[in-house]
Amino acid sequence: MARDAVTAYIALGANLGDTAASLRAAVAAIAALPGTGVEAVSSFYRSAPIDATGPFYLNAVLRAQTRLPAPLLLLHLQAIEQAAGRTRPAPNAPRTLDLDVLLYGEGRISSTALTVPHPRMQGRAFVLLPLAELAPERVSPEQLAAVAGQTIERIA
Ligand code: PH2
Ligand code: MG
Ligand code: MG
Repeated sequence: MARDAVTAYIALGANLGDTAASLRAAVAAIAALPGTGVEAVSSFYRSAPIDATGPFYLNAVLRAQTRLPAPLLLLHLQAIEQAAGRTRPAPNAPRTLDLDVLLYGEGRISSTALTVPHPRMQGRAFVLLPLAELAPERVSPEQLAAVAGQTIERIA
């Protein structure tokens, strides 16, 4: 029997190369994954690097329905990052594309490869603002207030 689809929220980020083109291509690549559809994409946000150096980032969040188990979804996202030219010279180094699983249904996952909900999504405006556009019920006013001082701009 086919697995039920799960609602997953995925964060997209890039701060090297043509960042808008990279994010758009990533949305299309995720929509083309087996058993997966993209339901909604947030606005794009320009944000100052947090815990990182380098150029400003372009960030967004999408909501997908997927029949892929979370570990397999992660492997597909890593392949999309690779195809976009992602290298990993150091933690939080500037990147052509970063795809992070924020939420996978109501599930909690703690493995070496994957922690869900994403352990660093709290305290990051570049995650919480686009996520709140798509899933206001999953981001509290207190969480938004906590990141109000961060440098971030919504792009139309
Ligand atoms: N990603 C990071 C570290 N810092 N800062 C911004 N503004 N946007 C990001 O996507 C980002 C970051 C690690 O993945
Ligand atoms: Mg990340
Ligand atoms: Mg990542």
